[in-house]
Amino acid sequence: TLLPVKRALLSVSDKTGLIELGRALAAQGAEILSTGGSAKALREAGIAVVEVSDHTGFPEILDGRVKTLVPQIHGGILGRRDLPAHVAQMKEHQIAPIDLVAVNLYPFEATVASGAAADDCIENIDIGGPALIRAAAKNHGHVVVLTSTDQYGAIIEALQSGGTSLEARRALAGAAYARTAAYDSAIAAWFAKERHETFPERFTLAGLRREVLRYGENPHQQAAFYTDGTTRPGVATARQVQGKSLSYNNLNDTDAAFEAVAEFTDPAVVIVKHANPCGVATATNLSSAWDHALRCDPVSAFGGIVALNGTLDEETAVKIATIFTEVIVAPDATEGAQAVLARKKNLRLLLTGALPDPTAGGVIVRSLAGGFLAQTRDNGRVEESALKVVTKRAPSAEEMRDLIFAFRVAKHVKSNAIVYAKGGATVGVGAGQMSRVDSARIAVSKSLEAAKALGQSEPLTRGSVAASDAFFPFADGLETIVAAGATAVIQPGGSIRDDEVIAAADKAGIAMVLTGMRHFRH
Ligand code: 93A
Repeated sequence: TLLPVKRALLSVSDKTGLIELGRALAAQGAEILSTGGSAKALREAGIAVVEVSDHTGFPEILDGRVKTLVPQIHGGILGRRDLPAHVAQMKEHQIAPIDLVAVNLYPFEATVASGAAADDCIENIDIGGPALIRAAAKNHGHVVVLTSTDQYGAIIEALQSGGTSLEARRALAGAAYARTAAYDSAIAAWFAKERHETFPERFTLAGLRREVLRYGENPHQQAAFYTDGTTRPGVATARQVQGKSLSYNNLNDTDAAFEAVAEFTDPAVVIVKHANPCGVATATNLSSAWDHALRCDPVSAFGGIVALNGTLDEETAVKIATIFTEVIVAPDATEGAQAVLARKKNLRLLLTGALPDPTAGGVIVRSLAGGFLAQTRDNGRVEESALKVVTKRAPSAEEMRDLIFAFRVAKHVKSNAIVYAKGGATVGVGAGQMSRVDSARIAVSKSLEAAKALGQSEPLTRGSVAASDAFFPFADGLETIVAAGATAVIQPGGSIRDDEVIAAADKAGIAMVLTGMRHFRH
């Protein structure tokens, strides 16, 4: 059902579009209530208008600080038309229902930006406006709330075709609260700046700051940790059982490790350094998963972050404790494991209670000069049924398992990412290079180092499979992988030279599958 407007309240600082809105409302036979400046503008345009002070019988006082902050106005906005008790009380107190509220606020942000004096900024803190907006948005079941001049057009059209829908009013209500939240954030930020507060105090994200950190990525940077009120198991909701407080880099790396380990259902361990996995393994238990993850790159694992996807047991804790580790994160830990780790005073142990769902939605943000970018999280996941075999040889069942494993790992490696895997464990990770060939080569040279540590002369990539987070622009990346001894490859496909790449794979007698899904991570 569409709701018409019988009475509207227009109180705007920015008068853009006010006359058009007033005219459209008047044409529908609506009574228009308005505050001083807005009423004057409407009257001058020949539109019939009732001053709020005449409507309420109470004058604007205190230099306009109290104009609309009266029961006749707020009762008229907030009263529920569907509750007989509300209707009766409104009648008793002679409160007339108000069906549309159009408000844009005192220009606080613009006043600050103009370099105005503090007194002027404070006088431009709107009190009555946000109260009107919040009241109208709350009662959007019966009331339209307009907070921006660019919303007028659609509402004028709706009124001309019978009224507004609940859906439209609900959308406007959401926009209204976003506006008042941003307005108060700007005010809070101004106060902090006035008081010469340092970055964490000044940067208030609607009260979501959880902790001021010792410093940022480097000691000369200030930092804080903000949470969005999520209940998702992870760094933001984890319980820290022991150890020093977490640093900026710890939090970032722990998040990367835990999100990666949550991809696997078999017992899994991920070791992260500088936000990249340097060893990932799945096995029949966490203890051997740790062995295999560590074997991939024992040098880089030093000072790393370890994530497990199951309850940390004592045997695994003993092994992890033998090398210097910054953070361990897991859903849970046995008492025995906790007792082992308690001897390492500085080691941080975080317990999350559960694993996050890697396929769940959500938004991630990153900043750039003057703004930030936001996107939905990469919750894409390729299953075997979606893979397309493009070579003469199809992967064996064992290769197929490793291909899917390697591609899931590649999703959590900075691009360009090349991941070699064998037997459910990474045996070479090439991360963050500007060319895909370089990532393929670096992974092999690292795996040769890892082999030497095990007393072997051949790189661990011999007989492995390889995953590439994005397509091969040329055949050279694939040739590097063939030379490394990989027998199967998984990649998104989609390059204009796919044919050349597939031909090179066939020539080498290896199997290749395409995912049709890319996992860039920068
Ligand atoms: O000073 S206020 O905080 N007190 C109020 O009661 C009040 N009611 C509306 N500011 C108030 N307003 C604001 O006045 C509106 O948000 C709008 O920005 C402005 C419109 O005033 P005028 O119609 O006199 O130009």
